[in-house]
Parts: sequence; C-alpha cells; structure tokens
Amino acid sequence: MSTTIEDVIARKVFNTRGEETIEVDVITTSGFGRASAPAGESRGKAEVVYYPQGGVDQALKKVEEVIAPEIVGLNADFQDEIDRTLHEIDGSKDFRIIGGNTAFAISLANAEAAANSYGLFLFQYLGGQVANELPYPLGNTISGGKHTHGKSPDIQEFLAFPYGAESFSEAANANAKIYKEAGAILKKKDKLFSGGKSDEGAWIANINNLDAFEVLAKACEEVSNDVGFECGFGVDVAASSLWNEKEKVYSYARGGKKRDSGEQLEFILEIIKKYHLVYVEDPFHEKDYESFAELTRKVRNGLICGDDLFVTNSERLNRGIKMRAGNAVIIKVNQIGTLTDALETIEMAKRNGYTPVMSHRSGDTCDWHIAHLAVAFKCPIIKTGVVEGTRIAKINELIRIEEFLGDRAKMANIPTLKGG
Ligand code: 2PG
Ligand code: MG
Repeated sequence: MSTTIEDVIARKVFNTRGEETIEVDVITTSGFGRASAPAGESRGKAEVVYYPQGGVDQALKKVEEVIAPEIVGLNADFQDEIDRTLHEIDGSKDFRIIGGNTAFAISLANAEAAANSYGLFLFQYLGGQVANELPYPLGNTISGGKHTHGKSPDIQEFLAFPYGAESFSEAANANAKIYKEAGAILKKKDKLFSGGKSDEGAWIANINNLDAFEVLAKACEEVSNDVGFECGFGVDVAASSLWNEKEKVYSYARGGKKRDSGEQLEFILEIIKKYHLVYVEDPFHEKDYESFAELTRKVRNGLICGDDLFVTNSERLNRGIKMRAGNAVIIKVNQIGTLTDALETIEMAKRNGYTPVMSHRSGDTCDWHIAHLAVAFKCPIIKTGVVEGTRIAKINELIRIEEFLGDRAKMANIPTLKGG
C-alpha cells in the first residue's frame, strides 16, 4: 500500500442552507478521501476567512492551479506536513488567500485518504487502539436567535444533553425522544405552531426564552423517567449576537429586556440554578473573557463553554486558560482551518482541564467526519443536532462506530459533571 498523493480534486456542492461550499477528493496510490466544508451563521469575528475573494469558484481555481501541484507527490501520512504546506501556500494569518474552508476540506480529505489507504476507519487511523470512547450527543431541540427569523427565543439553542446514558445509542435515542416530546408540548403551548424547523432541525416556535426553558425541562424530565437515566439540558446563548457594542448591553428583543454585563451574569446564574443547566455556551460576547472567568468561578458543576470566544484558536484558548475563563471549548475545525491546528487546541484544552466539545455548523453537509474526530481525539461531547439529514449523518456514524467497537466501546467521562 502507498499513501503518496496522486490527485486533489475540488468541486462546488451545497450545504443545508443551499449555500455553495467546497468538497475535495484526495486520491492516494491506494486510497481515497472526501470531505466537504460547513458554514456558520453566527460566526465568531476571529474565525479564519472561509473563501478567497471570488468565493467558492475562486477557491476551486486555487486548488487546481496552486494547491494541487504542491500537494501531489506528498505523503498523505504526514498530516502536519500537508497542513503546513497549506499555511505556506496561503501565507496569511487567517487563510484569506486560499480560504479556510478550502484548507479544511483538503486537510480532512487527506486524513481520510491516508486512513483509507491503510484500510482503517478515520477514528482508528487518527486515534489508534485507545480510541474507544463515545461522546455524549448535545442536541439542538429548540432554536432561536440568529438561527431563526421572527418571534422565537433570543437564546440561540436549547440543547438536550443525556449525560446519564450508558451507551451512545441510548443517548441518541433519548435525544430523539426529548425532541419529539418537546414538539408535542410546543404544539399545545403555541397556537400558531406549525412544526417549523431551523437549519439544525430544531423546533422554531412563537415562544420566549422562559417558555423554551419550561418546555425542555418538562421534556427532559419525562424522558429521564422513561429511559431511567439522567437527561439534562443546556443552552448556547450565542451572546455576541445579542451584544450591542454602542450601548454596552445585551439586547433581548423578544424578551423586551436590555442587560448590562452585570445583569447578564445574574441572569445566567439564575437560569443555571432554576433549570439545573449543565452546559452554557457563549453566555457573554466574544471579547468578554473577564465575565466568562467570573461565571466559571461561581459555577461548580456545569460546563461553561467558549465558542465565539475561542474560535478553536489555541492563542485565544491560552488567554482564556490563564484567566480560567470557561472550562470547555467548542471545536469547529473550519473556524481555524486545518486538522493540525484544531488538534493543537484540543490538546491544550485537555492539558488544562477544559472539555473539548466537537461541533457541527448550522450550515452543514452530510459529511460525517466530526463523528470520527470526536472519538479519535477523545472529545467527550459532540454537538450535532438531533434530527435533519446532515445531523443524522453524524449521529448514525457514531452508532456504527459504537457497534464496530463492540465490547471495547465505552462512554466518555466528563470530569466537570461527574467530579462534583
Ligand atoms: C454555534 C453554531 C452551531 P453556527 O453557534 O455553536 O450550532 O452555530 O454554525 O451558525 O456558528
Ligand atoms: Mg455557539
């Protein structure tokens, strides 16, 4: 078998929103890998630039004319060399020349091609024998904020989190039940409810934040009783989307409230306590490390996660670690560009007691690689929706991985939750 790269082919495909995106094939002498890039709607300002000027068309041109000639002939086994080459060809700090999504698709397709050349699954190739832990699925059940239009909650995501499950399939089953139950409750609560769903497949209803908390709390309680293990929930506040820089307040349009940083902290503490939230993502805007640190000091048992705050960037995470801002970090490989960059952030997180949460994007494709990355890199949580084709692609792949691992499979440990 040989892992020499023979060809790199890029094409234009579409994501869940019907936006153009890039898909790349990497072909080695004895293997093949394919990956396509997702896109965020509520993006962090410090994310890499997705595409060069001219969009996906220009990215395809760059692959054909500049990138493929440099990469063909290299060994797909040396992921860091491939990723370094992408950085060198680009030459900028944020992939604005070739596009972060271009780098992402090549980097991931390359890893898949190397794995395939050895006849291994991606998680085995990247994670080896010790890659036998399944992540807990964190599933978007009710949408709001920038992921919806109109009269939905201001908070972007209400996320089911069945952290008491003993297997991945049990956890996925619980999330599907919570989702259904939440839909049934919404139908009674919102007279205008017509079963609308967001890009991530989560319910969209004409309710406010507090209604959404009540709905999910009830659905989780019922399903916990039914399945016999703990199903909690959390939120992605996506507070950068609520932040008004001029007025220095978080503006809750639906809730009809403006909260300054101190009031925001109080509000978050209040909802954590009232609804026993076990996971809170981006409770403050992307520059406010201080408030993240203050909240983290005050919360004993839950995960305080930075998404727009860290954007999978090890320098930004390092700053957070020094201040103990948060105790978890979202990992979206396309926020930073390559697999090697993302792995550096994951390793830094783990060395410093932060929980890495592997995540999809709101605009996604049926690419299931993040399922493998979560297992390979031992991320104890995967955030990837409950229903909808591009989310189910990842969930079902994890079910297959669990089946493949058989007796060796176990659920990951989330120290912050279980350590008390
Ligand atoms: C988020 C994500 C995914 P987007 O904020 O965590 O749910 O949204 O991909 O739009 O950034
Ligand atoms: Mg987020």
